[in-house]
Amino acid sequence: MNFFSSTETIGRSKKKEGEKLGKGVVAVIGVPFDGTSIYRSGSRFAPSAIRKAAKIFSPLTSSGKNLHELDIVDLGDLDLPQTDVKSAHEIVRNRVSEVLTRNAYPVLLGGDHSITIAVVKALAHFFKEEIGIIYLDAHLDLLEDWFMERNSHACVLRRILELEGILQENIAVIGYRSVSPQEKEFLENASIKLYSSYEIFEKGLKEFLLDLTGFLKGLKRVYVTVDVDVLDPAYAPGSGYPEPGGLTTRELLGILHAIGRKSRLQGMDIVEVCPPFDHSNITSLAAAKILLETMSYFKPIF
Ligand SMILES: [Mn+2]
Repeated sequence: MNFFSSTETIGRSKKKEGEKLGKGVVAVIGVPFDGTSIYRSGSRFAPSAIRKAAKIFSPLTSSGKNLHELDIVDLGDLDLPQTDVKSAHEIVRNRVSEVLTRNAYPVLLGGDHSITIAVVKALAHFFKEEIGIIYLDAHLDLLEDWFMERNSHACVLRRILELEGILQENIAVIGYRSVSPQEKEFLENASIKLYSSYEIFEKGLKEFLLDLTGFLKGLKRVYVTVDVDVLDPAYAPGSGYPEPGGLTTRELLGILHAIGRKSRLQGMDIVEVCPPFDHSNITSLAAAKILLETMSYFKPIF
């Protein structure tokens, strides 16, 4: 246990040992790691901040579900090396694999977005071509490398696309508004579904959700990764790499509710919350709310 890890558990859930993980259990794992954050580091403090923020919310979600009816188990924070990306990712992947083997749902509290590479490695190995990914992010994270690190938080989707079992047509990026020239070139031969934040704004949420529902129908199982910077910095000032022009918290919740209702949710993460740059816990509170509302859609039967 290090100084930035938390001893609290999410949403008043119990803390259990791994051996008690079973079918349909929602397994929360804190991943205090920000070893690839170059601009604003500090997301290693996020698991603790999100857990604390989650305590104030009612167990009844906005769609009337009761979180107390779910079997939520908080496995605590992983102990991770902060300057060795590969080793840290290996530890994350092993933990997620263990959760999947026990037919439980992994829910990760990042950490920088790089941890999602490790999570999806485990999912792709377990579910093969059945897994679809909804990628909520201000950025495309499609760079080949970032500051000479191929497993950086700016390269997450690029690494995911290289994994065996991952099909491009089963991936949708939602809410992005930043594309680098290198990424633009890469996209010329890609078949990922893309919905920019501007497109969502122009269409309106209702019409966008109709479109998204059509996409979700083609997916057998869904993993949702939420980079908190998908929200506008006004709604999430404390993120690792803010980009103006984003979604409101209400829009994001609407999108996540639609995903929860229309798909078979298999796991999720919320990443890039950066407490040292947060004000009045706005970002931690948004992340906690997003997490609890989305978690309510996990089915008790795996
Ligand atoms: Mn990202």
